[in-house]
Amino acid sequence: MCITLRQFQTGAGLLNYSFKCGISQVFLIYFFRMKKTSVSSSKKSASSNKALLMKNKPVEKSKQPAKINFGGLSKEILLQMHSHMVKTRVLEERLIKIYRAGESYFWIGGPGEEAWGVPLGMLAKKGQGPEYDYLHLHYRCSPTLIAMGLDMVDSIRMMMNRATDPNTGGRNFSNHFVIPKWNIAPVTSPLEVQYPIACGTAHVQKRTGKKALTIVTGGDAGTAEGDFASALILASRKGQELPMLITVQNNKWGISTSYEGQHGETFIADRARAFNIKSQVINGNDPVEVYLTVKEDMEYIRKTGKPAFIEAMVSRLYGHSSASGANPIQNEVDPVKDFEKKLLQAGLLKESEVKELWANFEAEGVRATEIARAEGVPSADSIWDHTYKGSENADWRKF
Ligand SMILES: Cc1ncc(C[n+]2csc(CCOP(=O)(O)OP(=O)(O)O)c2C)c(N)n1
Ligand SMILES: [Mg+2]
Repeated sequence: MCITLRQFQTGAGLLNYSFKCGISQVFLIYFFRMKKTSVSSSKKSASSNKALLMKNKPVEKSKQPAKINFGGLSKEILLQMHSHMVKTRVLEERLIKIYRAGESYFWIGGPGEEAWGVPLGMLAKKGQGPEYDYLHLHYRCSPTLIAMGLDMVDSIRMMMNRATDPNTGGRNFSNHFVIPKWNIAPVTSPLEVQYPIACGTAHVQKRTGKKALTIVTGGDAGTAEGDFASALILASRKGQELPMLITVQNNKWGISTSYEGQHGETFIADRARAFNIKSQVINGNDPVEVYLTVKEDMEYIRKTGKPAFIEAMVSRLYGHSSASGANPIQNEVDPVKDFEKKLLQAGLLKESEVKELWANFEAEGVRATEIARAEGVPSADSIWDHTYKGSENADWRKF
């Protein structure tokens, strides 16, 4: 798929249109606790004696918190990242349950990309208009949106095609977000078109000169599309470089096609290097590495107005989508559990806190499902809302 110059020039216009529509035009193609223990006084004194003994006992080596390198990030940031990661995982697993219960038609989403997406969302300058960062995300972007403040119920409304879905009015499928107030451009179902469209908003930001940037995400297999190459060219022209964070989440699969047989280049990031774009390959399963790299690149882009590129190696924990069963894949690194283990080892979290966190999000997910379940689906007469109605392409029956 390639874009014409006119399409590029009107990229921002198209985006604006899509925002107004509140829906990816693409949908038309698819159509469619801590127990309070009451102890006896003897038990109480026994336990306080024990506590005294424990206090004076030298701490065993194995019980000492492990020294783990968190890159100088504060405890607050680390725990916030962990919380967002857990929330995203609980939400996605709930979406899968909804699909399995026959309450929705299709699932695709972000389990395995939490360590990548959460820091990205935390670092983005959130707001509306070219003075804020634009995000052109793909269908594995739930971690980024959770970190930005997405309500579980709104994701579930979209999954269950409820008219109350604020993104698409129940007309698109899971994780195809569009949130104008946070500059979240519509997630497009055709792979890779988000890359050149992102050049449109970056172009506007360059002219605005307010140090805001455009972020674009996508998978490894999609980079085979010409749109990806076009975006690298558009972003890097000498003297006209665009303030963009161009990223690829490499899970080494394109549905059932393995990465291994498809790439002559060593890293996808090498292709950006060929255009003199600052480029790095990182472990996208490590939220600390992601946080530090994204922060560094964002600072670079805001300062120079030039693009940067990140290839993040990530997991794909439930396969491609419900189309491939949405079953857990055992031999992939689980970034949430991995990070959680490190926080526990370092003594930054307690087992009881971890349990409580998961249970609270689980309860939130159940409540949100009940809310969405009670709401209605879009009415038939809303079918032409937010489409090219009124234009020559409005009604396919008149083509
Ligand atoms: C232009 C286009 N071609 C094919 C598809 C069908 N399709 C949907 S997802 C997908 C695999 C994409 O793999 P990748 O880009 O690596 O992202 P991942 O799903 O692995 O995160 C394909 C081929 C599509 N949506 N759009
Ligand atoms: Mg992939």
